[in-house]
Amino acid sequence: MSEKLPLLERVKVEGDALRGTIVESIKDELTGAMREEDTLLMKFHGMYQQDDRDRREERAKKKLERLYSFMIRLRMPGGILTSGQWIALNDIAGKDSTNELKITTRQTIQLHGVLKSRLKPTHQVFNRVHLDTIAACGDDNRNVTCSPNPVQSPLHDEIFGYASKISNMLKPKTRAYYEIFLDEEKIVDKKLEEDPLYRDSYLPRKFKIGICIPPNNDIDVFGNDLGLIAIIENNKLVGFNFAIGGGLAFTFGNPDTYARLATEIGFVPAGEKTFKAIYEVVTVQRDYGDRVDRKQARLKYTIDKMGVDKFKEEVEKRIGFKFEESRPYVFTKREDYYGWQQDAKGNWFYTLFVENGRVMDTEQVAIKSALLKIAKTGKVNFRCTVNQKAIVSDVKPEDKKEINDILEEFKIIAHTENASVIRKNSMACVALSTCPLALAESQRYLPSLLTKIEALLAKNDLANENIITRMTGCPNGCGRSSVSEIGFIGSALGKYNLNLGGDHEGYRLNRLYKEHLDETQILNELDTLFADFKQQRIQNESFGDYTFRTLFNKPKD
Ligand code: SRM
Ligand code: SF4
Repeated sequence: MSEKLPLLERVKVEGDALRGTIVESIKDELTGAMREEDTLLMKFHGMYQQDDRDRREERAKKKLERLYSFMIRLRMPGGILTSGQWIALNDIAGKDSTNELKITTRQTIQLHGVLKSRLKPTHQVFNRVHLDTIAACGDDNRNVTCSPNPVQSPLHDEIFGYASKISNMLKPKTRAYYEIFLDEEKIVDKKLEEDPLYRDSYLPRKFKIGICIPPNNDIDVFGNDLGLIAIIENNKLVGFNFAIGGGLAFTFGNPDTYARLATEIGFVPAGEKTFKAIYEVVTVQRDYGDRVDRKQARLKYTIDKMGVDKFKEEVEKRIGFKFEESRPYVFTKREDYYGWQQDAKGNWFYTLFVENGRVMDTEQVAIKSALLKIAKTGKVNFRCTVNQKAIVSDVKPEDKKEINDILEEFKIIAHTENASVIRKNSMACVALSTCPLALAESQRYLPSLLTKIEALLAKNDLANENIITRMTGCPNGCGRSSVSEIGFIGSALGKYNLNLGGDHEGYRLNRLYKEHLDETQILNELDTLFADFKQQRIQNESFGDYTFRTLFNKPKD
């Protein structure tokens, strides 16, 4: 294999179907870290080696190695967990991680701070409750997201089933995870794990699929490599519009990288044809994606280099039928439904505010204890939203009072109702102290910044304005800042680029307004913008549409 390929490409091929020397690395008690090549392979099994960046300096002074631990990310298509699974995660978080469950922007849960020696026992607990972390990270198909709000449509269950089937269809065939972490016997006949999709080199880069159910684009469908828009006609799911090539990351100073929203290429009928088309979109990216330059390896670049039409033609050649013309649908919102709602089957669900997806007990509110007590009733399921919030779902009418009493007891209802409109529709990526790529704070900082922004909104009589606000600690876009109305992108410690002009429904990227602002500058800019917005907005115009119209001088796309 060519030496020009990045290390990861070589490790994929030479790593014995994602085994590498992970077993030996884990056994090595002299260090909390894994061998370099194994850290790369671990991602395919859902784990990132990290270290506590808050403690780097102190440890370096003491000549200690960094405080290594692992972030573990679950594969949870559609973001659903049973009560039993929630209890198991809660227990692991208490014993072996930072005591926090982090709901991610792709509807799954991460645990941080798991020591190398505790990896195997943790996976064994996952396995006991039928969870795994396979392909939650790595150059493969990631967690498949799906609109989680049961009220959205009586067809929700059917559509949710697609998320699960897609996830299974695109799951790597290697038995490495089972051997390494679950003590499954080593496979002798390698033919049994032959993988016609991933072969031995997997994909050039991560691949993301999300399914949404109009009219709510709560999953940010156009931010995915492959977005599926459910088309419902006469109360039946008839198929999906396919949108390809979404991706939100860019690199400062590298103009060849950019955020891109997915392009709709047509409609495919529900059922086998949909699965076939999804599979072959992935194989075209597998075969045509850039394997030399990882900065150019995402599907969005493959498509822009090939051209959308050529890419589509290649997919059509492989699936043996043509995409039909996209069917009409409309998005009118992009948000979670808070509070109690009744689903299509007559059961109840409660969506609670979890700031930046951090399920923990704080002085203000004990969300973790509340959800544990609810889980212990055994009468609910849990759903994670794609905006880092939690839903207590599938509550039978006769159990609603019991669950509501617990929500009241732990003040979750007040916590949810008291959160301001802007806070409810905000999110932030993890960033410091665990993310090695963070240039600035994000989830630890956005809450206090929002308090100051709330004061500015109140001053301008805009307290009830629903402005989608997001923050990331670097331009990788994990908190999807580029599709918000106010997007903060960390550029250095304490400094953020301010992006404006995204729309409510997620059809339009925002634009860079001002670079490298500190908090005082951010607040000054927003104060002026809010005052102007109040004066000059056209009736019912959203803040994003207003800033787009006035600052970037373009009509709405
Ligand atoms: Fe992300 C890398 C966290 C959603 C684009 N992301 C990372 C890493 C693993 C840092 C690393 O490579 O070492 C972060 C771990 C931080 C930590 O300590 O936990 C990280 N990403 C997250 C999460 C947890 C943010 C959150 O607070 O919720 C989200 C987990 C999703 C999941 O459950 O699978 C998360 N990441 C996203 C999204 C949003 C989405 O998918 O809707 C994006 C933008 C969409 C996209 O993919 O274009 C995103 N993450 C990235 C990228 C840039 C990829 C690229 O195209 O260049 C990186 C860096 C990389 O891959 O090289 C990255
Ligand atoms: Fe880390 Fe950047 Fe992703 Fe935030 S956006 S989690 S800082 S990689």
